[in-house]
Amino acid sequence: MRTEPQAPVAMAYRWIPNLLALGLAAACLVSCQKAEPPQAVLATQPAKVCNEFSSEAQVYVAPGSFTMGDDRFPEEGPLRKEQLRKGFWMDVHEVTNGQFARFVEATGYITVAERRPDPSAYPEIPADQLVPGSAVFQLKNAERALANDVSAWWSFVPGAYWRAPEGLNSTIVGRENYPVVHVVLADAQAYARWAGRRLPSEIEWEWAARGADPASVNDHEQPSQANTWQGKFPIQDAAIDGYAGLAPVGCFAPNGIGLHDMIGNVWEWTVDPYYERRPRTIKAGAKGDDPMQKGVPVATIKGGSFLCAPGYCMRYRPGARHGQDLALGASHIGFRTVGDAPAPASKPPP
Ligand SMILES: [Ca+2]
Ligand SMILES: [Ca+2]
Repeated sequence: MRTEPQAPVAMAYRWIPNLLALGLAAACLVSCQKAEPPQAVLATQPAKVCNEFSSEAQVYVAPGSFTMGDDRFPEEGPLRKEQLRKGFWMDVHEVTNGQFARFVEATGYITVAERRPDPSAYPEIPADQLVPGSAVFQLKNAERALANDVSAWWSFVPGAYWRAPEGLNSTIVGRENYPVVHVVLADAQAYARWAGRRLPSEIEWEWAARGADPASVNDHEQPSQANTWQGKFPIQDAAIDGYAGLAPVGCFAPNGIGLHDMIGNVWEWTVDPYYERRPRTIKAGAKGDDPMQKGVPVATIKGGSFLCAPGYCMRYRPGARHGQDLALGASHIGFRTVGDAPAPASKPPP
């Protein structure tokens, strides 16, 4: 049976505001006051037939111009014309546990969640209380959850990491095709370097999520072809989309250029430091700045996750974004990589 030591208080204070910043609570201030009745729990649909991929499947994302950003939440602005001058290749699905396992097997890499936190980053916590672990979504108290107490559904779980996503005695066996989670940006970049690729910028990610379509418009409705949350968050995951919790990659229809799960399933890391208003340029070495977690280095994550519901989060849109602590993984954050191989030869006319 899993034991769950208490997380150091100060460490919890650092990550709870961060999770607030993920929109799980901030969005609630906007919409949860409406007291919408919970959706009826529908019978879970049979598991979809998920796509099978060659493990390194990528599609080419052509360059182009588009209006970046959205206007649902302040941090999504400004709406601004952006031009991406260079195309790139992007993974058609989120990096899976199976792929990450091959990387670890080949390199012996140890993720940040497996290491003892740097005492200099947490001077307020006694060194002997700094333990490896990660943030896990687990509903513990419905009453407190309905009162918007984030600690009722997020826990810092000692021992949680990519191979033990729910903590001690949990496993990824049987979940090889699920997205890897509990990885931070540095872990994702280590994987990408090993694979001869890199992580996308925020512009690249958003352009790709829009299907490289300059006519893409901002739709604020909950998407049907994405693993999100139906029902009263966080107490009732009705799984009308077929999945309570994470889904294997590629179980929903791809976007217009063949990319699966850009929206939903897991949030995805980009390399861009996060700022409350999207800057036009980013200085080399910038650490980001999120008012919800002052002084904490943060990067931008995109796409929302299986935890995004119409009454909570609502970040299941290409223009949505949030800042994530570079030192903290979570059970709803993963990544995909991009590469810079030449564009495919154009097809001859028929
Ligand atoms: Ca779902
Ligand atoms: Ca995703």
